[in-house]
Amino acid sequence: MDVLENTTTALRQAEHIMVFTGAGISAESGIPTFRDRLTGLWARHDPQRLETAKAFRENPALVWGWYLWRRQQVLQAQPNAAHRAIARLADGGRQVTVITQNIDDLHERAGSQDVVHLHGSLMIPKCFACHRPAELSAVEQPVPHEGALIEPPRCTRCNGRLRSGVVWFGEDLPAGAWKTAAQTARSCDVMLSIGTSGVVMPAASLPDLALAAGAVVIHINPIDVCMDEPKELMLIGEAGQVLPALIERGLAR
Ligand code: BJW
Ligand code: ZN
Repeated sequence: MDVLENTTTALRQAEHIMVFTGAGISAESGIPTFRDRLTGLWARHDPQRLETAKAFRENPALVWGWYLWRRQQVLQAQPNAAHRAIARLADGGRQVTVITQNIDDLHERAGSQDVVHLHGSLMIPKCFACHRPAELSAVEQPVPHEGALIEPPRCTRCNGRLRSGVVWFGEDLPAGAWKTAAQTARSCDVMLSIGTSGVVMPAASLPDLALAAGAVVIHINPIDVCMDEPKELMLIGEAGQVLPALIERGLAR
């Protein structure tokens, strides 16, 4: 049997599917990944200067402006065929749990329910001092250009500066998110791991947890990211190309 046939069979037989996504699934919506050598965000930007608590302390206006810029990019982007195919996966009556490392809201906008964000969200800022989630004012100033300096608004409770609600290195994952992700990895029959380089912990250990518990792990990525375990399957290609056809076949029980 070939890989496509094996993946289709695994999907058809599964009662509980975990969909685990990374930046690659949103690449075809025009949102850059982090580590892709030519097109990734970090090919052009130093994350130490923009994406750490230290950077925020030293230059809050630069870091706040950076996340508002990225938020604006996401608001202008649309879910792609891969996000939509994942939302359709739940139509077949199976249990589908979407766990994403992404800080965009494209799964939700494509129609997926109860998406777990392991690395936070661009959409819900929080207070740098008291950590409470905050709301952005309904009327937002457009960000004129990348690198714009914009003074962060203040927390209505403690007057601390607002920061983006994403998870920086060294910070804990949002309460409950990791517990749900680990439990889902241990209890699913099939994990679809899509568009992630698998280097950021603890998220990168989720496929191992699923394999150890006996699940089939199907990777979808233009690059071979397989660890060569017996129950791993690798579909090489872009998510927007591979997923719609795969899910169409997998839905027909
Ligand atoms: C396509 C495609 C297409 C392209 N279709 N695919 C154990 C060992 C060593 C270190 C650690 C450890 N435990 C913790 C650490 C430290 C650290 C860490 O992991 N460091 C390593 C890098 C060495 N981790 C942390 O600090 C984490 N916190 C933590 O562990 O707290 C303690 C804790 C422990 C246990 C439970 C709970 C708490 C926090 C990590 C925060 C990550 N933050 C970032 C930045 C967010 C802010 C921002 O955006 O500005 O999150 S880093 C960045 O990487 C971002 C992503 O979510 C994350 C993962 O990246 P992803 O999604 O895989 O993207 P890329 O770019 O790497 O890959 C894209 C892939 O797509 C590629 O494979 C392409 O080929 C593919 N692709 N086009 C399909 N069309
Ligand atoms: Zn506060």
